[in-house]
Amino acid sequence: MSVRSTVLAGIFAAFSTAAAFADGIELHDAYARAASPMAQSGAAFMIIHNHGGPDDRLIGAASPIAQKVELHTHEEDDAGVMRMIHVEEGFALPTDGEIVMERGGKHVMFMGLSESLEQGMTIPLTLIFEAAGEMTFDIEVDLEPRAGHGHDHDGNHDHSHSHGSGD
Ligand SMILES: [Cu+2]
Repeated sequence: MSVRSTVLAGIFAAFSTAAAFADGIELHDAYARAASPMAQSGAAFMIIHNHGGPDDRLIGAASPIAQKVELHTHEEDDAGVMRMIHVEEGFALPTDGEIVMERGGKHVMFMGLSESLEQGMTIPLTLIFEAAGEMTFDIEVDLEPRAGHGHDHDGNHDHSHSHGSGD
């Protein structure tokens, strides 16, 4: 192979890889919430789908709305208590796989909110991937309770049925 064709092949590989990264990651059902307007912390939930991109990993997140943004999950300890854990190594995102972040499980944690999260507002969220790099999305604040759509597991339901009892 000549020097020239080697260089061209290298350039082509770099471009096609970058395009695959850009096309590969999709965000679905993303929203952010806080427990109350006074809350000092909040969280974001979403499904991240790796649509044909290379194996990747979500390793961090950032947003101007919080002093600190971390990747968290919930785990049950030996006493059966659910605890929130900072997952420093992040979440694997294999080719054609997905990261499901939903209430009671994995989430993006906002600590030290600089403004209160209000229904319908949009916040910027940057997701940092090991391979794909940084991608910034605008996600909506949704404070309404959501029933999980088929992802719920036994024992961790969040279905509060209000029947207008007054409180
Ligand atoms: Cu958390």
